[in-house]
Formats: sequence, structure tokens, C-alpha cells
Amino acid sequence: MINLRALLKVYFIMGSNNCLKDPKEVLKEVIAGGITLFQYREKGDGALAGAEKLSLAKELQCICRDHQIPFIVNDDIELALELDADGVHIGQEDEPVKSVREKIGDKILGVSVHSIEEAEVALREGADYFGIGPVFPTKTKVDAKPSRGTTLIQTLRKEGFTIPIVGIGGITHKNARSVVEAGADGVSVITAISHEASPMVAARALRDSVEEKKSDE
Ligand code: 3NM
Repeated sequence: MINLRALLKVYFIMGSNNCLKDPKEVLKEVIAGGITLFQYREKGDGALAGAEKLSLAKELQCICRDHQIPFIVNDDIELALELDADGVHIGQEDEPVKSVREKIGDKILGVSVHSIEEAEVALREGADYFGIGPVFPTKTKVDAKPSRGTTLIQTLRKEGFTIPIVGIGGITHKNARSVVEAGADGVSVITAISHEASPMVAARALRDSVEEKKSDE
């Protein structure tokens, strides 16, 4: 049995257009820095498609496999099945949770939720974890909703939702601890790792922050 809560601690998300250098190098560095889970997300300006997307996905999956980091695919169920990925993450605008669950069997299924109502449906239809965001303002997702801090995470916990939860949106090593203290099991991050001069150091700082270890800074 996998320990999903532990896997969600430092959940790094990346596509080729989020990287300032070769995505394969970035991934190797952040694994060395201590990320616990990886999501491949090709979206937005300059995102890869077709054969190029598939090829990079395979290379990144291979790196994850070498280091026992589960490989999650954003939105693209067909790609996840073709690669036999470890899981899929979907939003509310994607296919219904129930039909994705039927397609992927017991692979990990993450769902973005923005309200208690969405949380109830996602849970009933087979989500394994919730992504809740944006917690803080983000420039990475152009259609992101307004940031609402950790309110929904706290509300869900108060209402008795015990499902693993990861916060997302504008999270850095400076604010990550507050997300965990609100009730999340971990943090999902793009920019605060991928845009740093050293993605490895950034990943380590986030891990330390989530685990409440003293950072050097
Ligand atoms: N989903 P960064 S916010 C992919 O609110 C994504 O569901 C969000 O990127 C949501 O760490 C977001 O650079 C972008 O802010 C996260």
C-alpha cells in the first residue's frame, strides 16, 4: 500500500514551458532535493503536443522510475494509460471523476476542488486526493480562480474530510508551512522550484518547510 499522505509532501509539477533549463535536468535535481511526487503538466504557451509531448513524458517517467518517485499525468488520461503512469490529476472542467476512475482502475486519482460541494462529488466518485487552490496568487495558471488562502482546506478538515489534501498556487518555502498547518498533507509547486537558479536547493527548502525542519535561510 502506498502512503499517499507522505507522497503529497512536496509534489512538484512541471511541463517543458515551466523550465529555464532542460526539464530532465530539472527533474533530476529536484529529486535529489527531496520531492516526493511528480506531475507532468504540458499546458499554456509553448506547451508540447503530440509526439514531442509523449517523448518527453517517457523520458521524465524513466527518471522518476529510477528514483522511485511516482509519475502523475495532468488531464491526459490517454497518455497516462499509454505510459502506464502511476496516476492522473484532473480539474473540474475535465472528464467526470467517475468515468476517469473507471478508465484508470486503481491508479492514483487527484482532483482539483474549489468548494465543499465539489469535494463531496469528487470523494463519492473515487478521488484519492484533493488539490486545493489557488491558496496564494499565481501567475502560472492563467484561468486560476481568485486566491482564497487556506480557508477551504480548514473548512474541509473541520467538516470531517480525512482524504489526503495538497495545497496549490503561489506556494513557496516561506508560506508552505502555513498550508500544512491549515490541514494539508503537503504542497504542490511549479514556479517556486522550476524558476529558481537551483531547483535542488528550492526543493530541499520546501521539504524542510513542510517537515518543519530549520532552514539555513
Ligand atoms: N492549479 P505555481 S494553481 C496548476 O488553483 C495550478 O487549481 C491551480 O503554479 C489551482 O506554483 C496552479 O507556479 C498553478 O503558483 C500553480
